[in-house]
Amino acid sequence: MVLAEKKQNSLSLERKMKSDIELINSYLDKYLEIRYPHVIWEAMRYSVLAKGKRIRPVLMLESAKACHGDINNVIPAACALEMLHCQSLIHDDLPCMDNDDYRRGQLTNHKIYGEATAVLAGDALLAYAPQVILNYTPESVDRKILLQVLDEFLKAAGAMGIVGGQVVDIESESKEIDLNTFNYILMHKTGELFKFAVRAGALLSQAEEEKLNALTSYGEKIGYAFQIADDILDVTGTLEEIGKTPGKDHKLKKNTYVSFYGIEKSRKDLENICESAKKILVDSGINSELLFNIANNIVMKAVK
Ligand code: GRG
Repeated sequence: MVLAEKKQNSLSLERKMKSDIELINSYLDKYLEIRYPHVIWEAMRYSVLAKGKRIRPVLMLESAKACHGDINNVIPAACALEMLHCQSLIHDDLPCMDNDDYRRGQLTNHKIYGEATAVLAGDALLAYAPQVILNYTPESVDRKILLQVLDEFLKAAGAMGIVGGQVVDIESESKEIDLNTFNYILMHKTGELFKFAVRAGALLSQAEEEKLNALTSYGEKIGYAFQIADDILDVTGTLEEIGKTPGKDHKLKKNTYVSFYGIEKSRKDLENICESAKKILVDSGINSELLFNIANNIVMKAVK
C-alpha cells in the first residue's frame, strides 16, 4: 500500500472512531468530577483526560455494536477500563518502574504531582473503576452478567493479568528468557485488557457463545499485535509520534518483540497476526468495519 493511501485509511478510521471517543471522553469527564480532596481527583483527571488513543474503550463499544447490544449498557465498563489502563500508565512511568518523563505528549503524573500523589492517583483509579461499573451500569443489565464482567475486570487488573505481566517483564530485564516467558509477558501486560475490552462488550450485549469466543480470539490477537507495534515504535517512532520517550526499551534492556526477533520479522509477524484477527471476524460473520479497520491500523502505524 502506498503512503498516501495508508494515511487516507488511517484518517478515515480516526473519523469513525471520533464519535466513540467523544462519547467516552464526555463520560470520563462526568465520572471524574472533582470532589474533596481536590488534588487526588485533579491528578486522576490529569492522566485520564489527557490525549490517549482510547483504543480499549472503543473496542468495547464496537464489540457491543457488533453483537447488536445497547451502548448505554457498556459505557461504564468502557470508562472503567480506560481508568484501569491509565492507572497502569501512571505506575509504569514512576522512577521505580520505567521512569519516564513524558506520556501522552505531556509530563508524566509524578513529574506534575510528585511520586506520592502519583502512586495514590493510580490506587484511587484502580479502586474507583469497579465502583463505576457497579454504580453506573443500568439496572436493566442482568446482575449475573454484571458480576461476570466485574470478575473478569478484576482478573485482568491483578496478578492473573496485567500485574502478572508487568512483574515477569521487570524480572526479565537484562536476562535471556525463553519463548513461553516472553509470550506470557506480552499476553498479560497488554493482551489481557484488549481481551477484556471485546469480551465485556459481547457479554453486556448477551452475545451467543460462538460470537463471544470469536471476539475473544480476535481480542487476544490484536492485543498481542498491539504490543509488537508498540515495541517497533519504541525503535522507529519519535516523541511527537508516540507521546513518550522513544528508545526506552533498549535503555532498560527489556525483552521486546524487536529484541527477540529483529525489526523485519517483527513487522512481518505483526502483519500476519492482524490478518488472522481479521479472518476470525470474517469467518464468524462479525460484520464490523471498525473492528476490521482497527486491526489494519495497528499494522499501518508500525509498518511505515
Ligand atoms: C493494573 C494494578 C495494576 C498495575 C499496573 C505498571 C503496570 C502494573 C503495568 C504496566 C503495563 C503497561 C504499561 C503495558 C504497556 C501497554 C501499552 C502498549 C501501553 C500503551 O497503550 P496505548 O498506546 O496508550 O493505547 P494511550 O496513551 O494511547 O492510551
